[in-house]
Amino acid sequence: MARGKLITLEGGEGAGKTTLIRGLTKALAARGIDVVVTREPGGTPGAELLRDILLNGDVQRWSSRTEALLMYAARVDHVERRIKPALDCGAWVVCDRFADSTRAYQGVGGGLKAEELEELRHFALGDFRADLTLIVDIDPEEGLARTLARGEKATRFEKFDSGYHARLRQAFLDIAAEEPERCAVLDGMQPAEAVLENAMALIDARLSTAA
Ligand code: Z5A
Repeated sequence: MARGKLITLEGGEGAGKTTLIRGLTKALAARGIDVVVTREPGGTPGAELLRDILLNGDVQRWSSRTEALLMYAARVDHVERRIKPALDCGAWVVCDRFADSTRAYQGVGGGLKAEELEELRHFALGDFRADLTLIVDIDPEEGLARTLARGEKATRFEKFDSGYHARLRQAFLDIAAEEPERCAVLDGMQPAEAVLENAMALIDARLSTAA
C-alpha cells in the first residue's frame, strides 16, 4: 500500500486554517482518499494534556524555551502514535499547525535561535517532514478580529501585542521563501471558497491524489 501524505496548515490566529481543513477533508474524501484530521499542540491523549497547559493560564506562564520543549514533547507523541501509523496505513493526514509554528512562535516571536530549534527538531523528528505545508497568510488585525468575533476566551498566544503578531506573519512568509519545494502561501483574505479552491489546485500540482 502506498504511504499517505502529510499536509500541514500554518499561519497566524484566525487565518482560516480550521475552515480550510473542513473543506479539504470533504474534497479529498470525495476523491476516495482516507483523511485523518488532527491538530497541534494535541492530537493524542497525552499531547492534548500538554495543549491544555500550553494554551491556558498567564501569558508569562512558560518561557519560550520551556514552550518549545513542551511543543516538541507533544509533537513526538503525536507523530509516533498517530501521524506515522495513519500514513503507514495509506491515509492522508491534514494537521492544523506543526513544526513551523514552533519556528514562528517560539523562534521569531519568542526569541529562540533558529539553529537551536533546528537541532531540537532533528533530535525529536529526524528527517520526518510534511509533504506539503500550506501557509494561510492574513493581516494579523483581521485574524484577531475574526477570533474575537467568535466570542471565545483568548488563549495565551492571542494576548500578545500586535507587533508580535506582525513578526509571526513575516516569520511564516520567510519559512515559505526558504523552503519553496515544501511550502506554498495562500491568500487568507479571500473568501473561504476561493481559499479552498486555491489549496486544492496546489495539492493537485504538488501531490498525486491517485488513491
Ligand atoms: N503554537 C505555538 O506557539 N507553537 C507551536 O509549535 C504550535 C502552536 C503547534 C494554538 O491555538 C496555539 O498554539 C497557537 C500557536 C500556538 N496560537 N494561538 N492562539 P489554536 O489552535 O487555538 O488557534 P489557531 O491555530 O490560531 O486557530 P484559530 O484561532 O482557531 O484560527 P484558524 O483555525 O486559523 O481560523 P478559523 O477557525 O478557520 O477561522 C476563524 C474565523 O474566521 C471563523 O469564525 C471563520 O468562520 C472565519 N473565517 C475563516 N475563513 C474565512 C475567510 N476566508 N473569510 C472570512 N472569514 C473567515
